[in-house]
Amino acid sequence: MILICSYPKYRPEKNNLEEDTAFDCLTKTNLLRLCEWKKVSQDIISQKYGRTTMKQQCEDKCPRMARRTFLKSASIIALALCLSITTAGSGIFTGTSMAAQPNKRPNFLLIVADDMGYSDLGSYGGEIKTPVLDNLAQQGMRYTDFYVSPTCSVTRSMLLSGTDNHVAGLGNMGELNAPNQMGKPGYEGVLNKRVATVASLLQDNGYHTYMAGKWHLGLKPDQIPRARGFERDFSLLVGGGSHFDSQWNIEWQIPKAPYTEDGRPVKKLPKDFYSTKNYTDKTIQFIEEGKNDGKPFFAYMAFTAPHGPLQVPDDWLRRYKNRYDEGWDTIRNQRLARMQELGIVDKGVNTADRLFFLPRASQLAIGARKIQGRKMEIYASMVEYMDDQIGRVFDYLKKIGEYDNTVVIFFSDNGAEGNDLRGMIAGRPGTAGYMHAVANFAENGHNSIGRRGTYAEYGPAWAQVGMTPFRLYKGWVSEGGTRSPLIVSGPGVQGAGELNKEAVLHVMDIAPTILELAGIEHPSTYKGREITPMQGKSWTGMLAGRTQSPRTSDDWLGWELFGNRAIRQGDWKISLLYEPFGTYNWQLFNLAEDPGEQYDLSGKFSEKKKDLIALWDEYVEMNGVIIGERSPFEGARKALPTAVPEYDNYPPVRGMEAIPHKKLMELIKQ
Ligand SMILES: [Ca+2]
Repeated sequence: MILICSYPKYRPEKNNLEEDTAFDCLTKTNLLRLCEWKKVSQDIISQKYGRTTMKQQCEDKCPRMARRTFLKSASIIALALCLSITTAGSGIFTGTSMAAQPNKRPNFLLIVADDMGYSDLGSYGGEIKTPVLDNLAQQGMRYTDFYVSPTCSVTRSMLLSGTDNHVAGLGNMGELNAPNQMGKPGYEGVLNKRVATVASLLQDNGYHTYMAGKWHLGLKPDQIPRARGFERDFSLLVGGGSHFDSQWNIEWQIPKAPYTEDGRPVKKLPKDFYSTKNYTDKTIQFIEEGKNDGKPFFAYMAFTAPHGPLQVPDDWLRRYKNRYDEGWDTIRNQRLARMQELGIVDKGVNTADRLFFLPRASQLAIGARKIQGRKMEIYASMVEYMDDQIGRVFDYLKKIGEYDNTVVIFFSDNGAEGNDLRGMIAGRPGTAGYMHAVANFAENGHNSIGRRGTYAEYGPAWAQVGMTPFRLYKGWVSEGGTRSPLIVSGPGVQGAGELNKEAVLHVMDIAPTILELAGIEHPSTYKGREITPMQGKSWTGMLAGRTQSPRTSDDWLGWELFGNRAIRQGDWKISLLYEPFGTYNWQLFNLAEDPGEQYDLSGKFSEKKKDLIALWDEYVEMNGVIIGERSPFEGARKALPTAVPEYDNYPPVRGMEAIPHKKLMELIKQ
């Protein structure tokens, strides 16, 4: 609607604004958009209308709602921007492409990392080399308070539908539905038909739609990417597996990880397959093969890096050799200091303590510390490799002249992985899961970590580093499970290199944002069936610099997964977590002062807590939340040690304490 009404009315070749028709169909959204777009035509408007005349035009011809909105909230700023700014480059758009090509709708490149930490990127304080994404951050905006769900498929359901996971079919991960959730609406375990994907809506409205990477939203023919709006795809349908060509799935129930290409099963992966590289190749291939018909594209790059197993091509194995020998405490402190320098974290606020069951790194036997560090080396290589490949896509888009017309959105689907995923999947010795894990991921010697056939994860201590300064990691509705870095860049994005700390954003905002930028209304029915409205809030006003956040301090967000629950409103958050990380009662935190969620303020602010609990009840009602009668975290307290062993050189490593130090170093560095 927006584009039909406003953009096409400006004909650059005629240097003419067909203002009457444009004003006739103004809505709240496109009125503001028209003002952005006036940057293109401001000279023409200035010549034809004075400031007062412009306002009069609106009052005469805009619908009532649009006029009220315009006059109340946008008139002074928008009119000033639209009509009086004449210096090129000082207006709403810092990018040039929208201005240069007003009739052309933007491309979208949506890049999602898998289980990547909040503080990994250089632009978020990490020591991992990520020059491509850091450069993207310099061109666009970074946001500190962007939220996802604690796990993969759950986040992806909200990303593609624009609504809450309990509505979209992933009320729980399909693999972990509790008996009382099975068969209930919102607990289909796949992206259900109550929603239309952003890809479907874009595809139906003249976009090419491409996907490469992890799907995790359904395996059946009517559930796969091809059936949910992707014209072309190369997809891993399940949640994770070998990054190489073996197709070893992490789940025994489907031992061979299923991939599809353009909707058809992939029989065999190429010998030199490595997930991150091949997903990049496919993305470039799809764009290349579709580029000549003038249609814009939506490309979804759903990397499986750096999800476990930690694996990289051999020539990347030693890229961070010995970089993490000092252990997690040193690296975490260094990250925190850099985050404070960058402004990501305020100085003086409370950050999360090292979890009670984790040892100080300095307490570890040197061999144990280095072996733990080796895992972090591989993880860092995976992240840098991904960054490098993203750079290939950017270079390609620049080569074909599409980069400046592409909105790029980058984030991670959930917090860093600190759980023992392999253990969770494998289960007890003798079970099918255990046999599958042993048979397929058995080789795990110190010098084989990261190679094909191995299954290494870096564990909770490094995951805490990844989620500096927050509490916990993937799987939990604490900040450590649900915060992600977010970079947005491209046409229409103001504020090159800036950091927005005001906005409270959510992954379900992305679909409405993309649809609005593409000028597409979200329908109430899709292919004859009713679909639910999107709950996400569009960022277009924020991206254009008109507002700091799409949410007011009264707006709130809710989470529930595996029985853990949370509500955030303004700076306040309540959460209820299984023991030992929570008390299984509601706790209250002030995130502005305590982003690490260390101090329960329930006693001091009991009324606030009560207010937020009422919002939780509203959240349950609104989304049909059913608390599972079984949770993978209900036994967390028993599964964890109650304290850290209090002795040095812990734990002994294969008799290494008897090996002279110099020889030990040689062995480990081989
Ligand atoms: Ca994930």
